[in-house]
Amino acid sequence: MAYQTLTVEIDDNVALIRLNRPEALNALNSQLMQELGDALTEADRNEKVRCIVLTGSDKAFAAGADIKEMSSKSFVDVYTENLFGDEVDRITATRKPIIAAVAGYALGGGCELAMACDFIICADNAKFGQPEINLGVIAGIGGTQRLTRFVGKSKSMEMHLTGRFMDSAEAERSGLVSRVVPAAKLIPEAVAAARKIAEKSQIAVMAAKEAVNRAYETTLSEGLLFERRNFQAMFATEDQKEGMSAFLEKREPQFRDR
Ligand code: CO8
Repeated sequence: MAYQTLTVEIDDNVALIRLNRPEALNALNSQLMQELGDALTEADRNEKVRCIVLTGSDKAFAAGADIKEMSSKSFVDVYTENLFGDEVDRITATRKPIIAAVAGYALGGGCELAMACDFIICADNAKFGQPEINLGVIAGIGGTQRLTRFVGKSKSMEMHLTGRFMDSAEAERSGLVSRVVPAAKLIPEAVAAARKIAEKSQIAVMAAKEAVNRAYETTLSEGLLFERRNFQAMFATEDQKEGMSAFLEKREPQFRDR
């Protein structure tokens, strides 16, 4: 499918989706969010895709929701449209892993979009923030909830109340990103991580993703039970037999997603 606000390249089982509205630092408008949802659905259904990398430009992952598009809307408009609500649900409903590769600004909805992915690798020039407070509003697609879970109440509260940005070192220190890499290596590093995931059993990858995400949705005892049942369920797969046999036979496993 051809998109106007993003590009999709599929290579070696990895779909690389690049947000592409350079004139607005990849600000998220309705068209971009719709196209992103479509691209993710398509990647999820495409058998050649086993992992997804979502990125922006060197200057901006995304500088937030599009303020020009939003500015004249009323409460009734955003309530009835459920602005971006359905689109964000499509991101979190994606079953294949999504790595956010963040360079430059990830602000407001941009930071929230990165956090809706499965993990974030960032460039050393990345800047994260929830500056909606400067516009007289608050985060609207997960910032108050997800950032708090990532970095804790104190830091999250400060960022939401003051609008200050967090640099890449602070983002790594506080657990917002899995790691920081030099800006020039961001895409190669993110794609290499995606390729590594693509080599695994897709059943185990999906089960691991579901189990980790469960940690955010439930109590510890329910989460542990969910994990244990799914661990046990892996023993019904051929990939478990193959993975363990390959280890014992000192060879590389050949997973078949069965
Ligand atoms: N929306 C629309 N246009 C934008 C946005 C944005 N969020 N950010 C930047 N742009 C545009 C600028 O207007 C400018 O366009 P033009 O050249 O036509 O004037 C162009 O991008 C370049 O931007 P700057 O000239 O400002 O570039 P600088 O390098 O000087 O500054 C900044 C970069 C610091 C990123 C600055 O652009 C900025 O502060 N942007 C706004 C950041 C922000 O406030 N983001 C939060 C937006 S609100 C939000 O995300 C709510 C999320 C929840 C939505 C839920 C919906 C229900």
